Amino acid sequence: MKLLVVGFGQCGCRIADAFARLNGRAHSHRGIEITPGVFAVNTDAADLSGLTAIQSDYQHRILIGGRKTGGHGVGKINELGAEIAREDGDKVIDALRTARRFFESDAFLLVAGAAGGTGSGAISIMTQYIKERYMDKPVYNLIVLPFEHEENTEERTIYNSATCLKSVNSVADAIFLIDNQRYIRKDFSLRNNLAKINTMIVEPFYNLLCAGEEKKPKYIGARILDAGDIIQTLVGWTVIGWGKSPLPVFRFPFLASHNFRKKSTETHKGIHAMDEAISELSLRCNPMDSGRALYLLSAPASEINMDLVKELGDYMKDVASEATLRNGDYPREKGALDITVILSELKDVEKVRKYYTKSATLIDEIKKRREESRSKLRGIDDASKDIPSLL
Ligand SMILES: Nc1nc2c(ncn2[C@@H]2O[C@H](COP(=O)(O)OP(=O)(O)OP(=O)(O)O)[C@@H](O)[C@H]2O)c(=O)[nH]1
Ligand SMILES: [Mg+2]
Repeated sequence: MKLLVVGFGQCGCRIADAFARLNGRAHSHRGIEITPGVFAVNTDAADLSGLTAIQSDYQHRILIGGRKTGGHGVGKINELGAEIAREDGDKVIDALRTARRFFESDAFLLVAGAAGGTGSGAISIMTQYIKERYMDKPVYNLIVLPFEHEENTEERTIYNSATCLKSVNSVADAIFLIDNQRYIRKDFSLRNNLAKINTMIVEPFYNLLCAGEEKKPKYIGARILDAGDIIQTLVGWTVIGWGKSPLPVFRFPFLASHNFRKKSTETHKGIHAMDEAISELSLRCNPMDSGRALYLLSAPASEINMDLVKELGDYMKDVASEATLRNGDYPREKGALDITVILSELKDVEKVRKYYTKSATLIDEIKKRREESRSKLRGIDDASKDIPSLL
């Protein structure tokens, strides 16, 4: 599957940059292309120049709202991010069309952080514009949810996330939810290492996008997972996960296939990788809430057998029994067995629901506080009414 990737704001642009690197890897290691165009859109000129993999011309790194912000961002006011996107949206659409092989892409993927200003405000507006222009291609969003420490220190974080999520949900075909907090559970030092988190965010897309683009017969699986399967799976709230089991580096070929112990170890490794993929999903959710799901097994051809495929299918049916299941195998990976899992059409997402409820109470509080400060101002104005003005 080929994606046209567009990042908005600092978070979105850096993750788009990570997608451009992923494409570089697919190109040099496998001779295939997975992102025929990657773009960065921001109100902050300095952030745009900090990217490394996205082409550096103004058609790929697009500065919007220059007049309103002087190239310095919107300071977390996502209403301003939305307004600028409405004004400068055409500039972005024009640039997308110049992508060398724009028409080869199967879908759009727009990326942003929910808690900031530019990305949070612009992504729903741009999703709507792109959908209106290109009706035959799905438009997906990838939304990054803030760290817990940001939620606790800054009210705007919750409010921006809630308004961004509500808006994208009404326009995007599917929304990948990525919770920053999930990536620092095991390794707290990652909190300061966004580049590493970004690499982890895009990694599950590598085999997923490559599998359907392979041309060489020996790398084509018994059951190919192509763009059609992915498009059929992606609807509404979506999470993605990835798990990996390393394989021994060297094996005697004559000991291979008919050793029953080896076969059970393979199945075990497969289940281990799938278990990891499901426990490391990009956002915590209940797999039983998912209406559509997909998994891809990537491993050396010699490791893929019917037993393994069946076991994985049974396992997945157990954890996501309500979901229509799609799957594929990809005989390309070396030295590891890895599994990508997507759970889509989620009926409930606790974290999203919490943003909505917290934000609703916040709105009342903010209104009350505004009223209080207005009446205080009135008080001070009243006290000054007998004083002559110099103006
Ligand atoms: N995973 C990840 N999250 C990021 C990154 N940069 C920022 N964030 C998160 O994104 C949110 C802030 O959004 P930004 O993208 O910085 O904001 P912006 O869209 O540039 O908007 P303004 O700076 O207000 O104009 C916070 O929750 C950050 O934790 C990144 O590179 N990776
Ligand atoms: Mg910014």
